[in-house]
Amino acid sequence: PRSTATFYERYHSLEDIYDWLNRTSHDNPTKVKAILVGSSYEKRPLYALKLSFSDRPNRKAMWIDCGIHAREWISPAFCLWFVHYSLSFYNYNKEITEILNDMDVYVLPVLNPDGYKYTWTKNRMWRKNRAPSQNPKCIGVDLNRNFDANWCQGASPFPCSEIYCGAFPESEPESRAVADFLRQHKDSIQMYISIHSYSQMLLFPYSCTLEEAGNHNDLFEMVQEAAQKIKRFYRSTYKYGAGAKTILAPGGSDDWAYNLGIKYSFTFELQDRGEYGFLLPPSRIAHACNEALTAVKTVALKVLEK
Ligand code: ING
Ligand code: ZN
Repeated sequence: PRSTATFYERYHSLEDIYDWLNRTSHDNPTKVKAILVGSSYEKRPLYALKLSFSDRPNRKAMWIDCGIHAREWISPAFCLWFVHYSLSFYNYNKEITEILNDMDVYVLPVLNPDGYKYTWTKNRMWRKNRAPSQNPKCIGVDLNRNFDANWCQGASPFPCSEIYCGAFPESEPESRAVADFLRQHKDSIQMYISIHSYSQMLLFPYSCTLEEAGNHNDLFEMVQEAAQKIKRFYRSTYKYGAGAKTILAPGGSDDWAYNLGIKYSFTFELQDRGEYGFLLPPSRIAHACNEALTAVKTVALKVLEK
């Protein structure tokens, strides 16, 4: 019921998310650090939180980004959920404790703040960023078509399209900031996860070609186990496999991260399967985030075994 929904069971405006970022890093100074990774077209800061719970040597790291597509509100909600869960259940839940003991986690809650703001103020169904193009009538680049992985071979070169790939790879400050950060930290980051909605799918490279990734079987087993656990715990069905088997799409961040050398790279599409679509009611946030958390924990634990 609405009256008892906690902060994490509601959607939040961009301003509230910036306040939350501030609060969370200030209240947990030994475990959480805010890192400015860049800024958006409209000059909003792109903050990631670095969760670092132990100082064991040779730590691995995982990157999770949310909100690359503006209208997928459950995605930023998941990033907040994940940070809160980590802070609340470290030392109480065996799996998250193991993960955080051996890995730092970078969490970028809103990769596309200009678009997210726009969905709260002007158009709830906006997807792209808010960068203008040559055509004054058409705004925005699809940031998940703007990475340098078979860039624009099958996306749209037209600025009016919802899947406009941009003028060149990493033309947008948001995608460039993430790519720069991953390039600078690729020696420690073993895992990349990008959170989207909707359709309930656990995807991995490639999306940009029908070719199989080198460690396809590994990746397949990881998401298969995740989907099976979600089924068992929550009775929800998630499809899983290489992205191209469902939608052949170039320029995605997970394919690019994979080619950079981050061999455990994923795109998770959260609830639902189309009933509410992007307009997933707040009453469903907890369920959707717990499913995604199961998936993240499952694949992270399997990476730690490698
Ligand atoms: N789906 C993704 C999209 O950008 C995707 C699917 C995943 C494409 C990985 C490319 C790479 O279209 C949604 N819902 O945005
Ligand atoms: Zn998306």
